[in-house]
Amino acid sequence: MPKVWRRESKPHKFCPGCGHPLLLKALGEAVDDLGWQGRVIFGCDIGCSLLAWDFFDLDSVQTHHGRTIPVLVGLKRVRPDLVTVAYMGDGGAYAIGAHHLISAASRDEAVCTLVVNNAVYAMTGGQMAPTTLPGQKTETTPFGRDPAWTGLPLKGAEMVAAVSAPGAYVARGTVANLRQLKRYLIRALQNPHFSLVEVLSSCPTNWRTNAAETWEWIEKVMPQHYPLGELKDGGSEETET
Ligand SMILES: Cc1ncc(C[n+]2csc(CCOP(=O)(O)OP(=O)(O)O)c2C)c(N)n1
Ligand code: SF4
Repeated sequence: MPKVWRRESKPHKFCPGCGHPLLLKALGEAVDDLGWQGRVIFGCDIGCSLLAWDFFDLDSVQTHHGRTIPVLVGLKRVRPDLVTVAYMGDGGAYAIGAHHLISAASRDEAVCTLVVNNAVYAMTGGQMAPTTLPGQKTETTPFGRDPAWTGLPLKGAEMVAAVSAPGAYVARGTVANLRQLKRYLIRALQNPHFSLVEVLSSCPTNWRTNAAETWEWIEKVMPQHYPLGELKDGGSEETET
């Protein structure tokens, strides 16, 4: 008997005002629009991303911090018919698992990687991440991030665009523009090469911001440091169906 896919929603476990559920909703809609519920494997990392482990009626795997990409690389190599989605935070992708990201991108592994850039290590209490903005106060930079001591914020999408193979798709979206974000997600899912979508996302709990300040930060402040748009679309001629 054919599998009957469930489409009902359920309460999420994220804090009020968190960007993760907005991105996940856009991802769920993108998978539904493509009709790929039976093909997608959802891999989540350690960090707040793991709160999504039972969010979808999809086959899922949850890994060590930063290891989602290599686990999905293995899955995709043995089951090329599947579409693998690695869902991770900026700490997992750009610090603790950065070598996995660079290796997969440069080898052109066909993994669709989604990186939630909330400018902090959120789950562990708001420490500085590679993406923390200059002057931003965190638990480990109580006087604001000083680039003289801690370096400049890491532009992960630009880095991946530079090192990835010619067919890669690389974009940066935001939870403040879900229509654009969904377009990028569909393009990334369809690309038969390595794909990365970095998503600017809110973390009011660790930013210690109210609703207005959170929106101001996500809509106006973050894009000044992390420009939105498509950075690379090498596989645009070869859309997977
Ligand atoms: C190898 C390893 N190092 C450190 C940790 C501790 N740790 C768990 S979650 C986390 C921060 C996650 O931050 P990020 O990847 O940005 O995801 P977010 O929580 O912001 O979504 C850290 C450092 C761990 N679990 N494993
Ligand atoms: S700590 Fe931040 S990223 Fe994690 S669920 Fe709460 S608002 Fe979202």
